Order: sequence, then C-alpha cells, then structure tokens
Amino acid sequence: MDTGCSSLPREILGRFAIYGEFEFAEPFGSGHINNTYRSRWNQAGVRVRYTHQRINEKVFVRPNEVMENIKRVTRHIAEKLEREGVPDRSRRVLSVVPSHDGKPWARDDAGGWWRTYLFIEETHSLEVAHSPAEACFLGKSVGRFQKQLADLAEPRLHETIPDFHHMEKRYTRFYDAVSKDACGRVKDVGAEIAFMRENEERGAVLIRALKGGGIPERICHNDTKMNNILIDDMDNEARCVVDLDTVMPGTSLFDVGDLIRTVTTRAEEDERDLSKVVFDGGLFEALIGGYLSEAGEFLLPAEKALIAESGRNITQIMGLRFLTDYLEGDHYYQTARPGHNLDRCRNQIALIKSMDAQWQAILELSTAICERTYA
Ligand code: ADP
Ligand code: GN1
Ligand code: MG
Repeated sequence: MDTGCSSLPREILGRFAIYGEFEFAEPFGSGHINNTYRSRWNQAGVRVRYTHQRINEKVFVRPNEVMENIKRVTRHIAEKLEREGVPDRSRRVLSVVPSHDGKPWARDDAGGWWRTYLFIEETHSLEVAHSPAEACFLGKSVGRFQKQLADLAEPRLHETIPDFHHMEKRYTRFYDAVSKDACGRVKDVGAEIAFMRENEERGAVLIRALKGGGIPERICHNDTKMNNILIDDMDNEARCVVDLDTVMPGTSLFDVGDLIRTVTTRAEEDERDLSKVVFDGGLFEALIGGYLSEAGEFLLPAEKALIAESGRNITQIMGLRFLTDYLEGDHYYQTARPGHNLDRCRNQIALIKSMDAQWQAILELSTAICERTYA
C-alpha cells in the first residue's frame, strides 16, 4: 500500500486493526514533538479517518511506557463517561486503535514506534484564543481532565520524561549549554541569559512547593498548551484533551500554568513582533473561572494561592527550554526557520515582562476569582 507520504512508511498502516480500503494520508497538526498524519479509509461505503503518530523516541525513550499510560488513562476516562451516560464519548476522549496483535503500538520495518487513534471529526485546535468564551472552555476542559483522573487506581503512572517541569534541573542543563556553547551562539543571547539568571530563584517556587509537600502531587497532563485541546467546530466548546504522552504525576499547577502561558496572550508562541505579546487580564479571568468551575472543588487553598505564579513559572521554564535548545543546536523542538527557538524564547520573556508590568493586578484578580466563585 502506497501511503502517498514519504515519511509514513507503507507497512505501518497494515499493522493496525483498521478495516476497509486505505484511500490516502497526509501530514497533520503543528506539534513540536511527534510526527502526526491523518488517513482516510473506505469502510463499506463510509469514510472513516484515523490519526497516526510516530512517537519521538529521542524525547520518549520508553515508548511502550508512554503507551501503557495512555491506554490506562483513556480507558479510565472512557469508562467514566460511559457510567455517566455522556453522549458522543469517542469525541471526548482519545480512542487507541490496537495493532493486529493487540498492542497499543506497532513498529515499522526500521524499528520506529507508531500509534493510531480515531481521528476526532469536526474539531480544530487553536494557536491563540480569540475571546473570553474560548478561554473559559479551554480552562474548563483541563479542570475536567484533572478531575476525571483524580481517582485513577494504582500503580503510579510511569514518568515518561523524568523531572519534566523540574526548574532547578532545567537550569543545570541550561548552564551546561551556556558553558559548552556548542554552536557559538552564547555571544548573541547575552540579554536572554541575563534574564534567566535574574529569574532563577523565583522560578524554583513551584518545584520547591511540590517537592517540599506544600502542594500535593496529582496526575496531570503536563502539556496543556492550547493546541493540545480540540474544539468542536459547531459550538466552539473544548471537546477533547489530546497529546497524552506526558500525562503523569505532577502538580495541577503545571497544567494551569501552561494554559495561562498560551491562552492569556493573543500572540502566537513564535510571534516575532514582541509588542503583540501582551498579557490579557480578561482572558486570564475567563480561563481561570472556567478551570475552577471543574477543579475548584478539589484544589487546596495552597494550590489556588499559586495560580498566578504558575503562569509566570511555566512561561519561564518554556523560555529556558527554548533557549537551551537554541544553544545546543535545535535538536529537541521541531523548528521551521533558523533562530526559531530563539524567537520562541524571546516571546516567552516578553510575556513574563508583560505579566510583571501588571503583577499586582494579576494577583488581586486571581485572589478575587478564587474567592468569588469557588471558595
Ligand atoms: P505533538 O506531540 O507533536 O504536539 P499532538 O499529539 O499534539 O502531537 O498532535 C498534533 C496535533 O494533531 C494536535 O495539536 C491536534 O490538533 C491534532 N490531533 C492529535 N490527535 C488528534 C485526533 N485523534 N483527532 C484529531 N486531531 C488530532
Ligand atoms: C512541546 O508536543 P507539543 O508541541 O504539544 C513540549 C512542551 C512545550 C511545548 C511548547 C514533550 O509540546 O513541553 O511546552 O512544545 N512537549 C514536550 O510549545 O517536550
Ligand atoms: Mg501537541
């Protein structure tokens, strides 16, 4: 079978339990990590689409553990939705399509790891939020996701990327990249390095709170940037949280923080016109209101108290990671142009500066939302 996509090997589609005739496949999505494709099949006259992803093995060194987690998490949510009698369930949680030998993955002839999901129809993902209503739905979907997983039975999920949001360890790696200066780029990023140095101590707040027991460990998504949430084309509500590779223990605040990072500015993550990278209090208010409408019932006061800080914190860790990748030669994130990671880093720094310029107001707003709606 010819897939028509040079990087989607022809043998892989035949290894999943998909019926019917293959019609075509195409690259899909704008993720930075995995390679994603969409295929279409004719199943006795009905057109059905699937999502196929090659798991990035440099990032996820034990793909079988990633898929074990994803199978448990998706099954748990699907069973819960079924018990609650929720309609349209296969558009509200990813459905893993097994291989012919019953595994949640298949290997291509070169050893690459692949997975297949049902393609969730009539949805789209956003790169920027356009309105408070959208921000509210996005927040709500992540609050709901955390709530759905709060009672996942033992054993603990695998840590698919250990210390993923461990700021202190991210700094160690960053300083290592600065001292090695493998690509001779340190000379061009003095201001960015200085910013990261100045913010190092404050950046450790979240991880210290988690490791010191000030806030609880919870199962969270860990990568809740906006385009990992599918929005329904019809009613614009957030339908399904995707990109489940990093669902593992963490703090609820990692997810809130990544939502704040991506939803509260109307600029894309790689926008080069930094005057557009502005924190928007109206989007923040709607986002956190939506999030708390689901998560407010289980969050502790210590977690609520750190909501504003979490946004600044996750924005900082992403800025740091983009800068580290730039210094190391752009080997982690997929990039589309020279200097792409540096653009992303500068964008994150601009967002932090915009937050800082409004910091007192953000704190007051955050306290007011927590008290007003879900004390
Ligand atoms: P990456 O890890 O590279 O970010 P994702 O799992 O986020 O990969 O997938 C990339 C994009 O593809 C997502 O942002 C989403 O828009 C889309 N996508 C992923 N899975 C599905 C699916 N099952 N149905 C519809 N769209 C999907
Ligand atoms: C990556 O996979 P994707 O594109 O949704 C990254 C996140 C970053 C994000 C920045 C496993 O997310 O941590 O926040 O890029 N995922 C991984 O856009 O590193
Ligand atoms: Mg993604």
